[in-house]
Amino acid sequence: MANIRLIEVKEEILADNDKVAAEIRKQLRSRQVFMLNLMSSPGGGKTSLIIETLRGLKPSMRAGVIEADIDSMVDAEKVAQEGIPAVQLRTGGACHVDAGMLELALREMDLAALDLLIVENVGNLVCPAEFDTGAARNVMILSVPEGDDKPLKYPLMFTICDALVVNKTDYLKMSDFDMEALKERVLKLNPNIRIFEVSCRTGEGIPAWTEWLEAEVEAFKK
Ligand SMILES: Nc1nc2c(ncn2[C@@H]2O[C@H](COP(=O)(O)OP(=O)(O)O)[C@@H](O)[C@H]2O)c(=O)[nH]1
Ligand SMILES: [Mg+2]
Repeated sequence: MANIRLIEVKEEILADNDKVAAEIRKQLRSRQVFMLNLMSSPGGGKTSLIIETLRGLKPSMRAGVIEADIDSMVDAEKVAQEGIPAVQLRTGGACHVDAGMLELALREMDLAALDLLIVENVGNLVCPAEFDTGAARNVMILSVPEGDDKPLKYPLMFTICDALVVNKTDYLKMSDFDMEALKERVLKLNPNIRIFEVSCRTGEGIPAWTEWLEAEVEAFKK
């Protein structure tokens, strides 16, 4: 047994990832590009929120999108239809975007032409929370049909995010979702998180979210 060397693979992988993420953060800081890492469960509304955000941002804000999926190009196609530059990362089974993948995607983007770069991460509330992408801000979506108990089940995701967008508020009247209980659970994990209630279906709450995002981008560029 004395000759066995134990390698903690997860720690090694995360340490390597952190190094690349730090390089990306430095590069984007010098290029003045604000990168937003958007996470949620599958179907939470990431693509819908990206499209509503692109439509709601003031025209002077130059935006680009990196879409990540295990397979398929459907989300990048939807974004490209909005006339916005999009790159699709096919993760080939990986359940998250890591910094190495983003480095490849960034090479395909004209960073000089961007103020804001939104990354749609792979849909799940577990792995993406563990991998730093080099983003200036982490944002997650929780949609009403998923339930108000998710902060209890996936605490890390709620802890690492700067903002939580509660989406699909149009479902509230059909559900037992308790918004106050949700907020209490989230703020206990992360007292500084900003919480927005929106519906990408009705557009309710989208202006407050885009105003916050624009202010964050402007503060970053100063
Ligand atoms: N009722 C309702 N449906 C929504 C809302 N936002 C997104 N959806 C729908 O939820 C489904 C998944 O949305 P999508 O944006 O693809 O989620 P993603 O997998 O996280 O990118 C689609 O059918 C959307 O039309 C919302 O606010 N209300
Ligand atoms: Mg999507």
